Amino acid sequence: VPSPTVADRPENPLSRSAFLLAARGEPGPHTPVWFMRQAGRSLPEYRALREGTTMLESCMRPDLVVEITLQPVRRYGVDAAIFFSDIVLPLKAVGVDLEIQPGVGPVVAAPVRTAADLAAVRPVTPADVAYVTDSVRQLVGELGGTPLIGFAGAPFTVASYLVEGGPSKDHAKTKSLMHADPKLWHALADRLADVAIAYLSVQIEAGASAIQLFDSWAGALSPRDYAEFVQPHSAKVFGALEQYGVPRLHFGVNTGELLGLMSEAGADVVGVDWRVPLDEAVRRITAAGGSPKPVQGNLDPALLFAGWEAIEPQLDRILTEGRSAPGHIFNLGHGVPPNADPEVLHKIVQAVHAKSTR
Ligand code: 1CP
Repeated sequence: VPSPTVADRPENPLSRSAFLLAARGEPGPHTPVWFMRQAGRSLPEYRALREGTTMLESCMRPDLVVEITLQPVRRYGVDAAIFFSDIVLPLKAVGVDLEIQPGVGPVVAAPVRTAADLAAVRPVTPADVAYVTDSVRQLVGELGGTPLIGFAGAPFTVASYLVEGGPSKDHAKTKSLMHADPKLWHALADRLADVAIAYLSVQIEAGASAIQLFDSWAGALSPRDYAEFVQPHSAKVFGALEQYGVPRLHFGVNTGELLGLMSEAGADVVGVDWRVPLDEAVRRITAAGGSPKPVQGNLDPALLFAGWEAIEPQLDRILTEGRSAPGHIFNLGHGVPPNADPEVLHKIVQAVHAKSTR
């Protein structure tokens, strides 16, 4: 049970946040909604602001970070903001030579494949990311009663970019390294756990009221490999953050077989993609003997293009299935696609609120 934080003081408007209440498994005014990748290319105001500035440059400019993070909050009335950044930013901040290529994603100039390559990876200090502290402080001031979610990439997902050198469908080099040189793998994953801990601590200390650890690509692993090679490192991250008492969310894609293990890693809220219904997700989380936890999800992002008549019954279904958890945070099963229609997202927020108001 997270210990009381500043958000729990009754005079703080965050104490009534639907998002934070659901994340703690407490009853709230309605089912909260936010969208992964809610800030980004689906918003014309984002595309206009980003013109002429690279992705990583924009992450280092508090004026842009603050405005881009606020854009979807204003437009959609979502119940939480997610800090505008990227999972590779802390690596960039400690000098790893990488860029985010438009239409591709993160690309690493010198992939990490040997023990000597590990020297390039060290945890960020607050001084490395002073612009993150500035941005979070400003945002928390502007957001008032809307909580800010900080985030980091989990060791496996960040390792995949470092080892592969860029986006990968099969994560073959990463999995090979794991099995061929477990000692090097564990050393790398342990370092990346320290990176995530340092980077998330900076965001929480600057005022983020929840954090999400993205292990987007963990679903590529078997439960056996996840348990041996990944879970201990993600558990280290969650364990180190427990002292702050902020809700810790955990998410990955295609993780139906891993939901119990990802929950056991130390998540307070388990993110679920669209492949497993939320009531079944709750069963899988509790099957290993754990207690039921709040869940987040799980509308298939492809349905954003199916028309309102197809979307609305799915909202009803997801809200019903979500009631089997002690708390439900409505979200998509993965990020907002770049060509999504902002009007549809706005309508979803309004409908989820209307249907769930208690
Ligand atoms: O120029 C651009 O607009 C680049 C597109 C973009 C954006 C908007 C990238 C490149 N990253 C981001 C921001 C971002 N990244 C956010 C904040 C925005 C929000 O959520 O509202 C977050 C939370 C992330 C985290 C992130 N980056 C993840 C985890 C979440 C997920 O989608 O699974 C991952 C896997 C990345 C890597 C990444 N960064 C960018 C791309 C295109 C990718 C994926 C590449 C791949 O397929 O491997």
